[in-house]
Amino acid sequence: MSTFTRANEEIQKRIRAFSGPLTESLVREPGAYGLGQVPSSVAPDATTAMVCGFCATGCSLNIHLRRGEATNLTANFDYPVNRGMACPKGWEALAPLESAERATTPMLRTKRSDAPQTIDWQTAAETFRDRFKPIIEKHGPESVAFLSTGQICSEEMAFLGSFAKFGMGVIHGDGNTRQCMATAVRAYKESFGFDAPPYTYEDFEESDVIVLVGSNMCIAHPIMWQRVLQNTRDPEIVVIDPRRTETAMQATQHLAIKPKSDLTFFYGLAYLLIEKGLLDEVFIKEHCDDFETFEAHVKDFDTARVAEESGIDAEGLNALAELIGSGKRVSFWWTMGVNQSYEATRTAQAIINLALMTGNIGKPGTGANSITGQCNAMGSRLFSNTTNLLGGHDFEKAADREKVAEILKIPVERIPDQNSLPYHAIIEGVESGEIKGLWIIATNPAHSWIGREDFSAVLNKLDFLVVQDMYSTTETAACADLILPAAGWGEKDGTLINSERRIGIVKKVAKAPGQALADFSIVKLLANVWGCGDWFKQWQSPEAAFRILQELSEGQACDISGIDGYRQIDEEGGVQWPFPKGTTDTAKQRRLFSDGQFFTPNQKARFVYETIQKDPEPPCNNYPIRLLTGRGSSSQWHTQTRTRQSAVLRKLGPKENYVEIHPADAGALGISSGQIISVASRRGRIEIKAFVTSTVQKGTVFIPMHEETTNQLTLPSFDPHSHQPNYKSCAVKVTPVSF
Ligand SMILES: Nc1nc2c(c(=O)[nH]1)N[C@H]1C(S)=C(S)[C@@H](COP(=O)(O)OP(=O)(O)OC[C@H]3O[C@@H](n4cnc5c(=O)[nH]c(N)nc54)[C@H](O)[C@@H]3O)O[C@H]1N2
Ligand SMILES: Nc1nc2c(c(=O)[nH]1)N[C@H]1C(S)=C(S)[C@@H](COP(=O)(O)OP(=O)(O)OC[C@H]3O[C@@H](n4cnc5c(=O)[nH]c(N)nc54)[C@H](O)[C@@H]3O)O[C@H]1N2
Ligand code: SF4
Ligand SMILES: [Mo]
Repeated sequence: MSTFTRANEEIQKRIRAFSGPLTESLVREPGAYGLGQVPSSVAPDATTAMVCGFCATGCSLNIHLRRGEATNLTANFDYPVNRGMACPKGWEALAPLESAERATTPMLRTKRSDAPQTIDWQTAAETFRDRFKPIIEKHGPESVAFLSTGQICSEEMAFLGSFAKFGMGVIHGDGNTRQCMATAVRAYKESFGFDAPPYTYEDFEESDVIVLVGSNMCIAHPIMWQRVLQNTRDPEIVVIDPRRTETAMQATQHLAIKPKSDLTFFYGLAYLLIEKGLLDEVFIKEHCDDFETFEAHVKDFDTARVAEESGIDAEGLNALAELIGSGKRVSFWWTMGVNQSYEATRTAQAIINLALMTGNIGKPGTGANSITGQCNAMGSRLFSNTTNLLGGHDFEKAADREKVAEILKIPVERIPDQNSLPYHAIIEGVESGEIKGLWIIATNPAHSWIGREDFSAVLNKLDFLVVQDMYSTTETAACADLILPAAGWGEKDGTLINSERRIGIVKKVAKAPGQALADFSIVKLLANVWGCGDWFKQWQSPEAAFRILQELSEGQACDISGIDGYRQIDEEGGVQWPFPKGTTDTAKQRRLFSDGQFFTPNQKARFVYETIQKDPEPPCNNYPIRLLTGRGSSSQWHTQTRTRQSAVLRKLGPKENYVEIHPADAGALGISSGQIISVASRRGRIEIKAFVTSTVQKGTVFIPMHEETTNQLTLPSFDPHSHQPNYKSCAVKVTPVSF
């Protein structure tokens, strides 16, 4: 029995003997947020600035209040991110708050088939305790898990992860950041020694060559694209994407690579750079390890082979190699076309390798730059207590556990000495019955998880499922035993960290509906009722929690101990990490690695590479077409729980789901635009409207992820290093539907 399990048993005994303070005391506490009026820090008729709660660009919005309630918003001109711009979701950010679909009171189902009944918070918290605790007591700390998110404030995710792991004593907790950023995390950790995206948005404007890999910025990060357009250096913009996306159409070059051939393609470019002698040999020698073995590895990737496998001809390959090796400022940016693949981590590192070998790092307009997705995916990478111990620490290191225990003032035995299972293993645990209790916060896996015809059947295996969401109408909430109503963005205080490591502030500018509480307050309540409230006394308010995060970060690559609290973040246009005590460089744009020192023990970056892996499901005779999935429009957000609440956004997006199919394939199958067709994979079959277009390659189709049906088709396969789902490729069969 591990020390952790023993400590866990002990705490269970203590908890059984404990009767927690009542909820009312929580709601009356001065630090409690959610219920009640707009806090006095924001004057009732003021305009106040805060960052957007959709994507990781992190634009700032001016919120205009009247009598203490937000009435309207405009984009903030003075913020170093968006400079007065916002995309449709930002402009409509207040609309999703007012909706009949909001969860306004806790709700409980006594039987899964019953309609949920309204209950009060005290009963909800006691039910949470009385259902989860016996499971843990009987089946051990691995029998209950949680799935968290990149869409709540850092303070909330840290509190949640701390309560779940140190208070409740569970070991397994992951989040939707696994679906999204796990690859970049793993790639950076191995190559740079810490999960550290090096760039600042100014690099969009400072580059001579911008290489976008698997990134449809015009749709997914429109304000980043606006920053690209502000580049006055007449940049070459190269889009590497199998589809002729909106971004590809706007670029100076589109390389329509064959899907899943990226790794071969980038090794082929490295081969050519070496052949042509277009290397920064001084940088490689002084600041990198393992170049020689990498050089030997890419010898197999001669241009004829790479052209054949990637679909980009020798001329195109040579031209791109010369452009990258030209000595100009080259920045590489990647998003989900790279991260969501079965060989994702090595592909991200192949991009990193190109930047390293040409010395394109640490200087203006350069970098191997992973773009983040959700508003606080970066916060969840550092502070959610899921894949690493709070603040980029390591669960498996005794010294790290001791440091965190001391700062949190909790017994060190409460910190698990093992890592959590990754998301897919948690789901597999639910399927096998080993995981019997699950708490899902601010994510909607019944829609967004990969490759399930009926995800509710998996959730229904649980003895107890808690869903904590702004809306009671999500696909996941439909399966819940207990629904906890959460306040959303705009209804609570805290901070988010954007793609360029900038910490931005969000504020309470609207009252949450009914009994909905901020996630922060929900966790406080649950901790009190669970019986471990004493351990979380320090977590008085979001700002008090922020100070704890600062202390946790001290001495880490993400050190933010020098920030003067919310005041500085609010007044100075956000603050990029790192910002240790005594920071003198307070410029609004700060990039990493300008000194060529990385976070590895010898401060050198590593060339990491691997042999090419087999595609887990290539097209075949029965399923001859490859399905790609991704974002459909700038007005749709993921599972649409929020964006469908805005009449404006609904109008801007498509009315129904559609599949893009190439004219040659459509012609051969007798399919025309607007016709309902069948798309079937080995997992499921859907009927969907055809959209015939040559933006997709022959032999491939594309379906947006915004309708639940899409993931009934996808293949549950994962990158072996990051465990990120391979959302962007599986084999399907397309046929007309006859009526
Ligand atoms: N409007 C809107 N904006 C969003 C979101 C949203 O839901 N709606 N979500 C946010 C989040 S969380 C994220 S993670 C980001 C995602 O942002 P992006 O990653 O830019 O968006 P996706 O459409 O998922 O995928 C990008 C591209 O990858 C390409 N791709 C597919 N397979 C391959 C391949 O094998 N190789 C290459 N090179 N490319 C490939 C696809 O054709 C697609 O155009 O967007 C964020 N912004
Ligand atoms: N086929 C396919 N599937 C994909 C992808 C793909 O490209 N293709 N992309 C993947 C990626 S990158 C991502 S990030 C995931 C996203 O997948 P999800 O995380 O499942 O998608 P969202 O719709 O953003 O779900 C967020 C939920 O949190 C709720 N919420 C919002 N704010 C708050 C809050 O403050 N508190 C609480 N408690 N709840 C809140 C919302 O109502 C919503 O139900 O999808 C993944 N799935
Ligand atoms: S680009 Fe992203 S952060 Fe900016 S307004 Fe749009 S959704 Fe919000
Ligand atoms: Mo994402």
